[in-house]
Amino acid sequence: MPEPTTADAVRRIVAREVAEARVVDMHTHLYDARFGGLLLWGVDELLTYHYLVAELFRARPDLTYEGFWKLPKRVQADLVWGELFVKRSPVSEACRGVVTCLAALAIRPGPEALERARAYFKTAEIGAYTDRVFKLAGVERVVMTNDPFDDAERAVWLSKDRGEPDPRFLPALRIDSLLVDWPGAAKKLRAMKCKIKGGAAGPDAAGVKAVRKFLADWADRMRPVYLAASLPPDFDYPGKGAGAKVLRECVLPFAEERKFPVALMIGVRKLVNPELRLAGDSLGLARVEAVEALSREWPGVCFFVTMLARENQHALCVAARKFKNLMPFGCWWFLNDPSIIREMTAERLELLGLSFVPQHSDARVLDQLVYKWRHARAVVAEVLGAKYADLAAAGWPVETADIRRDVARLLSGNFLEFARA
Ligand code: FIX
Ligand code: ZN
Repeated sequence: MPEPTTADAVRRIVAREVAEARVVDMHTHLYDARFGGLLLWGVDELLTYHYLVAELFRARPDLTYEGFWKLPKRVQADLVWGELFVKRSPVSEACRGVVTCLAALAIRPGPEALERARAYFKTAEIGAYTDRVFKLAGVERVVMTNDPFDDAERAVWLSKDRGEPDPRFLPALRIDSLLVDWPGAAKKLRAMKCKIKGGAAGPDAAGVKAVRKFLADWADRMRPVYLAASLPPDFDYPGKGAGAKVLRECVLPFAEERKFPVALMIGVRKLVNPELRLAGDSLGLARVEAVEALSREWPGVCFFVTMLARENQHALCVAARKFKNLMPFGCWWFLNDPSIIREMTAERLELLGLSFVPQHSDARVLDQLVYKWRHARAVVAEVLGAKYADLAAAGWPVETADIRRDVARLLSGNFLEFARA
């Protein structure tokens, strides 16, 4: 293959390599077929994604939340389509995502595309459709979010005939409840026959043992690639209170002993507008010092960390330079927009070289893998291409094989190696 000689040639090769590289998507809310209806897919689910629900209410402030939630899913989708795709051009990132999905499925986008899309999904079968989405998205495997405190999901894990796992869907043991809602978690743990005493201050000695047994039982059942939790902006380490005690005395020793990486998603302020339900969460500036303290005091634990505030990103890169057991990942949620992915990816490449995970999709609807990865790849390729062009201009022999190797590291290798998945 002819080696690139000009900056444009370098950029073109990088764009092709990023577009063609297989991705391991390290955080999604997708489920394999064993979980039945928990896996969301199809155009009405795409249109009622909580990002678009929030945007609908901005277009129609006259709508009542209660009235909207009472509507059937299809009518909710009609409203979103009518307001954001017919009466207005779908310029937001979440709207453009739906357009990208339709176009990838050869459903010609346009104000009248909804019924065409519905006709397509009427005959789609989830098995073949899953294959098609993974192919269109260039995704090899996704990591799920598996919460044993979620009653519907727990029932599937405990059912005898849950069927064979789909190897493309990797489990992750999600433990927010233990860390941010100890009283609620303790109540559920007791209902699951865990011997939990200890009040609001967190588990007593017996309770610590019971929580560690709970973690071991669910890790043996799920075989997760990591333990995960989302945490509020005021997360601190060592911290005070029940959640801090559970993290310090149960989760981290368990992770270290069983060599599970821990994925922390820090900076979410839950339900700032509860009426919006999933769309009601927001963000806050978090303390990178807490991430440093964790990484320093638990050198035997691998921490994947993503933070929700744009203002935390540079300091997180610097923290990762200090701690080899800290792996920044993704442009999470409100950061998953081209303007911010561009900034974050550039500062990560400049400060961390190739030692980070540039993106995860956070897909909640199967189809979203297509748009979230097409959109992210375009920006990552643009930024990475400029970096290789700079390298070539500095006199380094930029070669296609090296670009391919580096891109594979970014889009799958770094995650798989750090997670030992
Ligand atoms: O905590 C999380 O996993 C967040 O990603 C979700 O709660 C959030 O709703 C989301 O899907 C953001 O993209
Ligand atoms: Zn998520």
